[in-house]
Amino acid sequence: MSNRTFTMIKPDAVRAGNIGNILQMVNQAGFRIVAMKYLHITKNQAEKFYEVHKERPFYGELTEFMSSGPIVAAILEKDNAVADFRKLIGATNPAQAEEGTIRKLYAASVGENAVHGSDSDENAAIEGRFFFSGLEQF
Ligand code: FUP
Repeated sequence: MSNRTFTMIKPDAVRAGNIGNILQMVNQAGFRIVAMKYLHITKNQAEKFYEVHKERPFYGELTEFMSSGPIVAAILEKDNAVADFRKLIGATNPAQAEEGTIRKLYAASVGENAVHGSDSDENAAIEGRFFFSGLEQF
């Protein structure tokens, strides 16, 4: 069990003015911020990040959306970080997300679902490295 996960506050949540609300929930749930940046990724960078989904029908739409505006990327630390963060954000489809989860509160649809959370320790490490060098992690 690793104690780190990777997250992005997606362009829909940034546009809606929910960066502060989401970070407050993240902090209140006991996650420590290891690294964080505000940036606008290109379509090409989004395609690289989501390469595992390349064959999926929503790949074009997903990468278009993720490069449509700025995001907040962060590495978070807590015991059982990956599983606990997935619990905090709720189901991929906000219609199925539990009450009180970030996606239930702030996501509009399965495509525009406010936040990303890594699905395994291995992917958390890969995704964190995609955005942050060792010098940017504290
Ligand atoms: P999650 O790990 O909860 O972010 O969900 P997935 O890894 O299954 O999907 C990655 C991203 O693809 C989701 F955040 C949103 C997008 N997606 C769609 O746009 N349509 C779908 O049917 C499924 C996922």
